[in-house]
Amino acid sequence: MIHTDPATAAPAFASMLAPAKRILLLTHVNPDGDAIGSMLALWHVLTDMGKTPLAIASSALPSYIEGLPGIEHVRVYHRGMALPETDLIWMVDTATLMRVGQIYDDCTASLSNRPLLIVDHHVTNTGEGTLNLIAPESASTADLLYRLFRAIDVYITPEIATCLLMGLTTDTQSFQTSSTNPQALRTAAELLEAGADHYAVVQAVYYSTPYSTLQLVGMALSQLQQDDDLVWTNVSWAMLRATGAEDEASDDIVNRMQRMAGMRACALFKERADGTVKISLRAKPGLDVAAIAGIWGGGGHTQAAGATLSMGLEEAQREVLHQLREALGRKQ
Ligand SMILES: [Mn+2]
Repeated sequence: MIHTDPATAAPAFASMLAPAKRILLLTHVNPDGDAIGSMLALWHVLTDMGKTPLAIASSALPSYIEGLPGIEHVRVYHRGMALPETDLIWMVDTATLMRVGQIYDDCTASLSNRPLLIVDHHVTNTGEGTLNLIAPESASTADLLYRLFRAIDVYITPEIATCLLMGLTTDTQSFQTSSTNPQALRTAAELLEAGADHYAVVQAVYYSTPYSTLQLVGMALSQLQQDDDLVWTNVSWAMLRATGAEDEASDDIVNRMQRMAGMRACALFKERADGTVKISLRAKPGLDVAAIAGIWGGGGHTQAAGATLSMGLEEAQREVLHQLREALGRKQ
C-alpha cells in the first residue's frame, strides 16, 4: 500500500506499530542530515513509545550531525555485523532497498522476511514496503515524518524537534531549494515552537567545516570547467588522499558550483578507491537530472541526483557531459 498523505497513512502506520517491539531503523548509504535526522527522530519517538528501536547507518555519518541529541544510539554497520532480531523494519529517506548499501547486500534474506515501513520523498521511490508513505512534493523526509508523528498523536520533544529540524534544514539548504514549500516553513515554525535547537543546527551545518574540506573545495574549484551554462569539476582519488577530506566534503563543492551566475546544470565527478566514479548532478528547474542519473542506475530528485558509474573519470565525464548537453538542447 502506498500513501501520499501523512494524515491518511497514520492509522495504518499506528496499527503496524502497535504489536511491534524491536524495530530496525535503516536509511541510505552515505547518509545526509535528512537521513540521520529522520532516523534519529524516529528512534526517539519509538523509545518514548516504550519500544526498542535499533538505528543502523550503512556507512559513516557526516560530521555535522555529531551533536544531535542521542546520536550515540546510531550504530554504523560493518561487514559481518549480525543484524539483531527485530519484528519490523522502518526505512527512511531511501528510494530503494538497494540504496541501503552493504546491509542490504549482506542481509537480503533476513531483511525481506519482515514487514517493512517506508517513509520517503524521493520521486524515484517505487514503494517496496509493506506500507509506504511517499510524497515527492515534501521538502524532506523529516517534514513528512513530523506530519505523520502529529497524525498519530506523538508528543514532539525538543530532542525530536532538533533531529527533524536538522533534516529539514539540510535537505532544503536552509529553505533555498525549489522543493521549499509553505508546508516546509510551517513544519519549521512548529519545530521551533516544540523547542528545536535552531542555533545548534545552524552552527553544525554551516560553521563547522573541517579544514580538509576547505582544502578539497579549493582544489576542486581551481579546476572548474565551464561550457556556457554547464559547469563541472573533478575530485580525483589523489585529491581526496592529499587532503584527507571526508566523503561529505563533495557536497560543499557542489553547493559552491551551483552559485555560478547563469548556471543551468552542474556536475561533480568523484573518483572512488574501487575505480568507479560517483557523479552528483544539479540543475535549474526545467531540467531533469534524476532521469540522467537513471541511465546508470542512479536517481534522486529532478534538480539534484546522483549515480555511480563503473568506468574511469575521463569516460564518465564524456558520457555524462554528453547527456547534459543534450538535455540543455545543444547540437552536438
Ligand atoms: Mn531527504
